[in-house]
Amino acid sequence: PLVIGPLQARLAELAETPWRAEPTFLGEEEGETAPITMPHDLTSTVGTRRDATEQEVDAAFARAELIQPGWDALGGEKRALLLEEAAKLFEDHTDEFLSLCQREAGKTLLDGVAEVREAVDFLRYYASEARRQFEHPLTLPGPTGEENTLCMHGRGVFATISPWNFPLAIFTGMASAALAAGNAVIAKPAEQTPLIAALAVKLCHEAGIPPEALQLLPGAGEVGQLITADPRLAGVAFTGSTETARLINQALAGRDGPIATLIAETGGQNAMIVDSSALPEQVVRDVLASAFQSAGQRCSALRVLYLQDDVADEMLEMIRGGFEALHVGDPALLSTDVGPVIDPDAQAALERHVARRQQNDRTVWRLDLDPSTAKGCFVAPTIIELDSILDLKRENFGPVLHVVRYAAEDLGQVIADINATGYGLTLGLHSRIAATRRFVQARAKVGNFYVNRNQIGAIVESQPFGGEGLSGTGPKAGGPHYLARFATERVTCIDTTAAGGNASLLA
Ligand code: UN1
Repeated sequence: PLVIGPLQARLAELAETPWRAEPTFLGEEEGETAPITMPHDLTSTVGTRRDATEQEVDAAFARAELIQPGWDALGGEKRALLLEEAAKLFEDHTDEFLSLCQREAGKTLLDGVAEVREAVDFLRYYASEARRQFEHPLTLPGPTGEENTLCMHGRGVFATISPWNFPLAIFTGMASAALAAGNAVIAKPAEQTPLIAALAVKLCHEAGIPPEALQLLPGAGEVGQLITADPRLAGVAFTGSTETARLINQALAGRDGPIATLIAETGGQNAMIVDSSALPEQVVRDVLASAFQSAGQRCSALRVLYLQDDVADEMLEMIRGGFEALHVGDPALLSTDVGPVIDPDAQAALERHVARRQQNDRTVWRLDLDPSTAKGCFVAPTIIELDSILDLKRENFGPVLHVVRYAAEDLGQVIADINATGYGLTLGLHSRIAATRRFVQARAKVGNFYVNRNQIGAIVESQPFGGEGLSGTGPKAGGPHYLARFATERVTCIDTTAAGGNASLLA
């Protein structure tokens, strides 16, 4: 296998580290602990998660409430400097993050590098946005003798509830946005990946962000429920399943206290449309990357490939050629394209889905798994033919691609069907016909539309990311409007003529 000597040696050394994730401030009672196992080898543990107790959640809110006004009063510039310092520390600790991405999250080396890059990009971008939007009041137009200004402030205590599929990038993205906007943050990482989050939080504290302003509360759903039930909460930033977003929304609606903001980035039923003008080599490359990179565990990933019928057989043959060359296995090896899925539950759900389709007599191609994968949560990459995207009732979060054939004159119906799923996250199009691009662009209700390229890997600032409908609330992460949703606006209106003209009254 391919190796990079010094890096592999360092990663081997780091594999000996016993990692632990625990609440930033420990209470008197000891909370439950759980081992964190490696997705690609369930017999090995990476570290332990010590869950937050009810009393620790309560105390975290009290501390957060106390520090938030001061954190907000620091202003955009000072907060930006702290986030930028954290970005530097993240870069310095890339090796540790890579080790954890591999061992805790089952990520390939290349996916691990992308995680660190994206987390650093988020920190720097939201720092620059804090400077732009939170340092100086905006002067608004008004009649002579009146001074109108608008200031942005943090809303209060914000919770971030983050997913395991981007355990560093999205964890950092949501938390740094909330911090940049002047909120105190209570961060609950996914139960599967708290160790990466713990390292990120530790580095943020080393950078000078006060521990009371960014508190980690590890745990499973029960900890999330305690957090979202708390009346002191001003908002939640959530990335994960549509079902969980609904539960959070209900919890927020049911509490006393401020009307809380919910920023949710949820699932997708993402399609790619390939017409007969597309370049086949490009299609093969982009389909494989979109469907199988990160073992298909991205909410942006391609789930349903629409192939125009007159080129479908030829395209499928070529796609299968590339598909059969995919290497599935140990994420530590550079030769691996597809690593494990996150846990046995995810694996079982995907296997059930494939088995159902096989029973329905659909054409199914599956790769054979190497015996070395037996100890882990591996799902063989799979391609399944379907009649319509509407045959799928739910998002299948893994390395399973569906293919549907369509006739050129039915393109309008194809888009109507994609819209009818209710999701609206990513859509790919491979076509060299400009009129087709305009046709699809005008009709598709999606957040991110990718033309003649793959449909994953949105870049912070260049490609703000997020969907609509069942896919989320917006605004887009890594975009110019994101921080505003974490903030409240205060407008001050001063009658300058009154103050000047009636000076004697004020004396
Ligand atoms: C997600 O999987 O939750 O475009 C988001 C991408 C990533 C975002 C994925 N930047 O693939």
